[in-house]
Amino acid sequence: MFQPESEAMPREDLEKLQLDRLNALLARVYDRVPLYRSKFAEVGLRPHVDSLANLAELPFTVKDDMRAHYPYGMFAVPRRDIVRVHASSGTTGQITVVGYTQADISNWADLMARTLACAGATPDDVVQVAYGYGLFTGGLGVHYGSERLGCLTIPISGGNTRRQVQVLSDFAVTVLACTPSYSLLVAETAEEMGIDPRSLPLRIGVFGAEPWSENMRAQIEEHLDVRAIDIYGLSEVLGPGVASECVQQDGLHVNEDHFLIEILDPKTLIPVPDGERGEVVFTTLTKEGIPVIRYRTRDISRIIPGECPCGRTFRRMERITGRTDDMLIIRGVNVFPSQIEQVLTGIPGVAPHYQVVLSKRGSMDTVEVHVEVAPDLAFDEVRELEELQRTVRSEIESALAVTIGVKLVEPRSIERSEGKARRVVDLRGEIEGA
Ligand code: DLL
Repeated sequence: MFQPESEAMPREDLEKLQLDRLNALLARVYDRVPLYRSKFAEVGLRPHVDSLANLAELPFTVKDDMRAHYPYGMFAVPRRDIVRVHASSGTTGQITVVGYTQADISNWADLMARTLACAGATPDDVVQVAYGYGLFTGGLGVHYGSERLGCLTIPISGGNTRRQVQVLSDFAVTVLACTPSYSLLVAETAEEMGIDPRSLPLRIGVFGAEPWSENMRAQIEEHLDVRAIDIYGLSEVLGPGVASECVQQDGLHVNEDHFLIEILDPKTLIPVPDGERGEVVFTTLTKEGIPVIRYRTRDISRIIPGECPCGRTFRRMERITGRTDDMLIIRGVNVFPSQIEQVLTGIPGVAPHYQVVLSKRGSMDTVEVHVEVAPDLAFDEVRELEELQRTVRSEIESALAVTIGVKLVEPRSIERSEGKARRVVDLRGEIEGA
């Protein structure tokens, strides 16, 4: 562990620390952020809680609050104390800006050093940071953590995949950090270059920034011969470094000395008991630049009850299964793209490259899954293809209880992404035949 005194802290001490930090935070934002002062006034609350259980009485923060105060309106320190900004481009509209003080940057580096150590990395490792550098938090977030842990850090950023492979091989890289979907493109490109990706010295992948399934993990581990570790975070709360898996690969430890996690019923917004799924909500306990109170992430997860054998006392959240705004409703059944992925990646003969395409036929919404056949399958064997298509349809039907159209497509015909993969393509706004 990078910071065992925190990561393995007795729960009782942790809860006391959380309460102290929460009250200091409430006083700070009440004093300095007009938005929070008015939120507290609306519900007639003082910026103080007597116990952590009272957290549920505090007002929420949502993405629209950040948009409405774009770019600097939610800073809780004078502008001159902010030393860096990042932004989330958001597939859903205007960007949101987040600011970090010198202390925030230093805490973030510690949290990312924890993340890498949690994944099994040590100062002997060589870390290739293939998340994008720039306003996206992935690149610089992992970069600072890797340096803080003492690893040799390669700031290659995303893209130029052939060069990524060259560097992986020439620099004897042992840790690859990128999105899970991009790691598959790296493996594929290595093969094209005549390099067996399994023969590279790589041993750990720190993958996140997009939803992925357990079967996808198995595929990546198989293709690259790595231990694939899930890391989670979001710009509005920090960036990567909010929660990460340990080598047990059984849930992501939330850095609870810096973030309070709640899981809420997305309809009633009432906290659910541990073990039940719901929307993840975070309160930042130590952030100075832009602290947030009860930020609604829209991500769906649950707390995994019980202790982890790794010795960390921080609770674990299950891998994100989807976002409330990604959920498809197909003939009344709720389906997340990651559930479709879990089914597809378990079927021999199809590759882990797919898109869910939404379109309109007349006034009817239709959903079709486009999935590549595996490169070793003869794409011109009509009977074999028909058989495979039937299998995919029936596997989806039996796992998810919905009938979805399936289209098998040629290897490499689905667009590859160098960052977050686009899993859902919505053509419903487009004019037919245009
Ligand atoms: O994606 C931060 C990050 C960078 C995390 C690198 C991990 C690695 P945003 O661009 O603000 O920040 O997007 C945040 O991405 O609310 C989730 O919906 C999704 N997400 C992030 N990590 C995971 C993950 C970064 N491990 C949004 N599994 C979040 C599933 C994830 N979804």
